[in-house]
Parts: sequence; C-alpha cells; structure tokens
Amino acid sequence: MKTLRDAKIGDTVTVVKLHGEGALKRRVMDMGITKGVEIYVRKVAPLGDPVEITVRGYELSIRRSDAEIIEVEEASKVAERSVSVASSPVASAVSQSSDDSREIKIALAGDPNCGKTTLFNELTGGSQYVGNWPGVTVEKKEGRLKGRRNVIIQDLPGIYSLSPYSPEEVVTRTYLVEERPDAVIDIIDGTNLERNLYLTTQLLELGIPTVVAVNMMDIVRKNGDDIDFGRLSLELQCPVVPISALTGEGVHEVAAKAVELAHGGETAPRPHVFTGSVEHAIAHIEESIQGKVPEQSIRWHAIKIFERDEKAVAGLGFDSELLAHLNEHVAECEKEMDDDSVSIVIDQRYARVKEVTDRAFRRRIGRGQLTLSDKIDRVVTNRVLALPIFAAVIWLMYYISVTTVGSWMTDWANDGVFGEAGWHLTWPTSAKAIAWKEDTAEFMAAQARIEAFESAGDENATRLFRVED
Ligand SMILES: Nc1nc2c(ncn2[C@@H]2O[C@H](COP(=O)(O)OP(=O)(O)OP(=O)(O)O)[C@@H](O)[C@H]2O)c(=O)[nH]1
Ligand SMILES: [Mg+2]
Repeated sequence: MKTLRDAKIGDTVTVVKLHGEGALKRRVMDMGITKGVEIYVRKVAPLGDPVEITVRGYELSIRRSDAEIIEVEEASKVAERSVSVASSPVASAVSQSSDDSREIKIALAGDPNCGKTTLFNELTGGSQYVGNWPGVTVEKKEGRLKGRRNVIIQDLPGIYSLSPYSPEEVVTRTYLVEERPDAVIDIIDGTNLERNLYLTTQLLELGIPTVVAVNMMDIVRKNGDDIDFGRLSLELQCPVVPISALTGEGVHEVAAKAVELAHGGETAPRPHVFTGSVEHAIAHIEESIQGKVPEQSIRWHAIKIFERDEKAVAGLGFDSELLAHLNEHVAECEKEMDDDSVSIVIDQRYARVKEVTDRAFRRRIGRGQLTLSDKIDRVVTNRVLALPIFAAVIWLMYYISVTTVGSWMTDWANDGVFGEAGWHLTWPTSAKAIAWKEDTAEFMAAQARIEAFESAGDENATRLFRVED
C-alpha cells in the first residue's frame, strides 16, 4: 500500500482511501483530503517531516504521521489550466442600507487568515491585531460600524469547518449557532476559493442571512485569476461582493448589503449540496425534529444529527427513543452508500464546492507547477545536500564576519570611532572634536615627551649592553 508519506516532490497522486478514524480522520478530511482528490507534493523537509502539498488549490503542510493514513496512487500530471472566461460584473447590486435604527449584529466569519480582522478594522475604525498566519484572533471582538452606531460588527476567530476542534473554533461555532447574529459576512480568500467555500456551504445551512465577501481581490487580479461573481452568486444563492479589505475596495458595499439583509430578516436559502439518498435521509431527519429545533436552523441540526456530531446532538436534549429513530435513517443511508456518514458529508461537500469553482473560477497557473522558490527549496532541503549546504552557508557567514567585512568593521570601530583618530574620522571640524583636541593638548604633549624619553632610554640601554659585550 502506497501512502502520501512515500510520495516524492513533484508527484501528483490521487487519494484512494483514508485509514484511521475519529477526530484525526475527520480533521484530515475537513482539510479537503478526501477520496479521489488529487494531491501535488510540493516540498518535503530534509528528514521527511512535514510534507507540503497542494490540495484543492491551496498549500498545506501535514505531518508525516498524518500522511501515513492517506493511501494514494499515482495520478497523471494535472494539465495546466488556461486563462478564460471574462469576469462578469459584481453579482449583487449593492443596495442602499436601510434607515432602520434597531440595533443589529453582523458577524464576520471565515477561514483563518482570510482577512476578517482587516475588514473589521476597516469597518469599525478599530485596531485589532492582524497577522499573516492562521489563528491570530482567538476570541470574539465587538465594534460599531463607522457612521452607523446601531450596527455591531463581530470579529470571530477563523474556522475551517463548523465541526470545532480547538477552543477558538468552539467560540465561533457557539456564537453563530447559539447567539445567531442578524447577518453574516462570510469572508472568503479569493486566492483559495475551493478551500474557503467548504466553510461557506456550512454557514449557509445555519439559515442566517449571509453575504459572501470575496477578499484579496488585489492578489487575485495580480495572479491573473478570474472569478465569475455572477455565477458564484447563482450557485451559492446569496449575494457575492468582491472586496480587498487591505485597500478598502468594496468594504462599504459589503457592509451595506449585510445591513440590508439583517434588517430585511431575509432567511438565507439553504442550497442542497448532497446527492439524492443523503438529501432523502436529511429530509426524514428534518421531519422528525420539526418543532423541536428553531425552524431557521433545522437543516443545520439535521445535518449534524446525520454526522452524529456528539456536541451538537447532546445540546438538543432529545430522548433516547427519538435518537434511536434518527439513527435508523443515518444507518440506512450509510448502508446504501457503503461509507460512514461523516465521510459521505465531507466528500459530497467538496464535490459540490468543486462543481461551483469549476463553473465560476479560472486559475492562470496550473496547480501542479513548481515555483522558483519551490525549485530552490527542492535543492536546499534535499535529504543528502541539505546538511552540507547548511554547513557551507554557516562557514561562509563565519568567514565573512571574522575576515574581510568583519575585520574592516572592527578596525573602523576601534580606530575610527573609539580610537584617538576617532573624532577626525567622524567629524573633524565639529565643536566637540576641537574642544577635545584643546583639552587633551597638554596631555598629548606630555605623552609625546615620555615616549621620546623612553625611546632614548632604550637606545642608551642598547648601547650600554653592547659596551659590556
Ligand atoms: N493583499 C491583501 N492582503 C490582505 C487583504 N486582507 C487581509 N490581508 C492580509 O491577510 C493577512 C491576514 O489578515 P487578518 O485580518 O489577520 O486575517 P484573519 O481572518 O483575521 O485571521 P485569523 O484571525 O487568524 O482568523 C494580513 O497579513 C492582512 O494584511 C487583502 O484584501 N489583500
Ligand atoms: Mg483575525
């Protein structure tokens, strides 16, 4: 059996099966590594751990131990995708915000590092910490929309999925599910559309009015990629606004759209993303829990029940009889599909996301290409060459710092800055340099006389020794 661990740099492999179980398997699947997906091996650390891969259009580092549970087989190289499809105008016409002065809450939700806090700062005039790595925000933060004091904007920690693993992911899910903001701005990183839309499919199930903000448009354009926003809006059945939180492009439009949705109380549609038999089982579950959960979020609860999400199900307080009945629907579907319910849901979500991105996104550079940085890394992190290259670089740094540049700098510091000639080198005509010369003139003259006396003494002594000889 070949696993991802055995794959080499530059290989494109297809996932055949995921071994292991429980949280680890779910985590790997939530990252988009599901059966049939292609993985491109970008980098391998010198000792084989971690492995950097490209999957579903984004880069991911995974541990060797995790790579071992991913069974793969060789796949043909992914063909380069060409530039095509002219971008269409913004899907949603940005409408004027309502005059309603009722206090409303708008949550900023999205994957880690997609630009939520940058947008939050832009909208509220705040100065929350922004960093170019995932997990910067770990708790929720509130601010008020500039010019609209009745609109509260809520910055949330980034999440990859509504199945939480870390404490900050629990913060976001609890807020969205239990406190239910009036509207959600789902921020997605336009350079990582496929990865980010996985969460979007889940957020839309919550039944909260949602506007999708495709962020990082400045980079998307620079990369030459092309997003058809009209198509994206159609597929997701919600408004889509392109933005760049960093430059401020589109941020006020997206806020106005969210305010309008919040005031309208318009429930976001809950697009069906699963195949017939799964939707059938979900429909049965929805029927059985009707009236027992809030109507707006019934689909989300039904899917969580289908996934056997313990935390979500425990919170509902259903009796054992109902739970057993619900489980029958799940088991029946699992039998029919010959897979566990979690895998079915994740697989089908990604299949749907792929369908959406295939229709609405064109990437300029092929996924399976090594960048210049990758090519350099391939040499300097090579298993055999890495250590000799490392030793050579360290030796070169040492050589330069103790000879050539290093000795010039030391000589200059000793003689030029701190030595007697120091003032002459720094600024000889400065008031300080002149004062120093005057103050030390007497001392210098005495010093010269001592030196002359000593050298004369040495000469006499030498003469005396010669006479004795
Ligand atoms: N080029 C560009 N960079 C952006 C844009 N929006 C955000 N960034 C950068 O993306 C990085 C992440 O931004 P954050 O606002 O911290 O992202 P976040 O979603 O709050 O991240 P977490 O709190 O970790 O979930 C920062 O370096 C931002 O400067 C954008 O529109 N264009
Ligand atoms: Mg943040």
